[in-house]
Amino acid sequence: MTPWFDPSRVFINGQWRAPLGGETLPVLDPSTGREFARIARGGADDIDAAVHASQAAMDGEWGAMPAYLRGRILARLGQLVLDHTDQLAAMEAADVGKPLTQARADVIALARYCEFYAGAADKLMGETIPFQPGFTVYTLREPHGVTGHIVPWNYPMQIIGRSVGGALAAGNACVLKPAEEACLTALAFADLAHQAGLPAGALNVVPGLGVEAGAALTAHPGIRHLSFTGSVATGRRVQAAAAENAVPVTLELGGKSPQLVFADADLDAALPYLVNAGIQNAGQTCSAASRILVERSIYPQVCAAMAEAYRGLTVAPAMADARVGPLISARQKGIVERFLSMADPAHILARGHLADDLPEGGHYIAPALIAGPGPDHPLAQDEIFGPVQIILPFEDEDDAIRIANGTAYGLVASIWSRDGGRQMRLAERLRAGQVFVNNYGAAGGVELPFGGTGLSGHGREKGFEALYAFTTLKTVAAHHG
Ligand code: TXE
Repeated sequence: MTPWFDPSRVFINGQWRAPLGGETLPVLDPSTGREFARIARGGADDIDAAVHASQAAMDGEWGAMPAYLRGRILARLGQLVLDHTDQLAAMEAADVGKPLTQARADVIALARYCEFYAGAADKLMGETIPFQPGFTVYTLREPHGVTGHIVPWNYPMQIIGRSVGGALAAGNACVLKPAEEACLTALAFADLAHQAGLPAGALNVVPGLGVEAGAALTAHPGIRHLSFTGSVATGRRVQAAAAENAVPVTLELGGKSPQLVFADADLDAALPYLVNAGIQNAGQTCSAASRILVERSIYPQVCAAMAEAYRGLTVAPAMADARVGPLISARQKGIVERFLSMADPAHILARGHLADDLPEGGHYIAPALIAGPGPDHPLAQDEIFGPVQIILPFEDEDDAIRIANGTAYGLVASIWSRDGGRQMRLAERLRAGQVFVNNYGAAGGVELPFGGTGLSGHGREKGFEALYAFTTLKTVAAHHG
């Protein structure tokens, strides 16, 4: 897969150029382990140039642009994304190892973010506040200025869409640092944004290592807001760096999300969601349903049905478009294998199978369904970030809530039950930023606020809610006597 642009450059101030350090990093295909391109190894100097270009955009054409024109550019960008669906999907499949169907879904999601935020740009309003006689008081929602965006490798297009899309709609200028493992679609997005008419400097992309370009971005005093999606450990560093400059930060740090299945659930409807939410993107999903909690009376039945589904799963190179592709890297495969080695073999209910003739250097793992290690076991507590699901029984609603809420995370949860009262009760009691009733994920819903509690992070992305985070509120109190 050859990108239509030269990926070894950074995109700053509307122009492509080599990174100032002159070095590049390899782009490896997770399906084969082979290098197929080079990306820039951006450094602190490049980040500094990008922040200055962003500030100049804020002080110039971009900062002065009416909201409806920002929206018009985002709308054009959404259409350009759709026009490039095949190229973007193939690029992502090669870069991330995502099966083509899943990569195409990410392209559509990116276009939807552009469309949603295009329409929202000129509907971000303040309020008038009843105060004392003789005063008129109102609020203005203003952009922060230059915003920093650090994006991981698992859903580059979706996360860029929700993060950069919202920030641009609200009138900020962005510096984007994609993950070193997956930069291609970020660079493609910048190129398409330029084609859509985004003024120079409104979006800058600096690929590079997290400890170099990433750390430089979080520490830069010109950044007024940071959005980060990634690991808990790096999220802590990002928040600490943000604290130095006293800037707000949105953190999305993954989870250990449960699906709760009650005896009165429609199991035929639930089953595809139970399995898919664990193995989609080879389980490398922040909102993966990595824990399946099942009411005791139907536990054997659900275990059997899920095990059968697992035995039908095939793992293959991204271009073969099987249900499961490779993991992103040898490192990620090592992490998942270490978790699997903690499982008692007797607890492994079923595994998917690897396709014949897999390329030798690919990072493949057969999906694993694991029953009953106990809710406090690391397998049931820690984010594995691979195609591994834990299935556990519960006795009643209280027990289900105790187990569901019994991790350090709180990103997403779902309830499968036909009992309306139970749906409402448990939706209230679940510790999660999103709760789904008789579905999981709501097909990605770009309109739906998303984010977590606890170690899953804080702040909300997606929907209108994200726009509030990408603005700062000014209160104007006018005394007119
Ligand atoms: O994450 P990192 P990694 C989890 C998942 C996975 C684990 C490790 O459990 O196994 O994290 O993945 C940038 N300053 N998630 O190591 O390090 C980095 O360049 C600033 C969950 O890939 O958090 C990349 O752009 N930035 C998650 C981004 O941070 C730094 C998605 C994420 O990398 C930096 C991904 C630094 N010091 C992993 N160090 C989710 N929430 O979905 C790294 N980065």
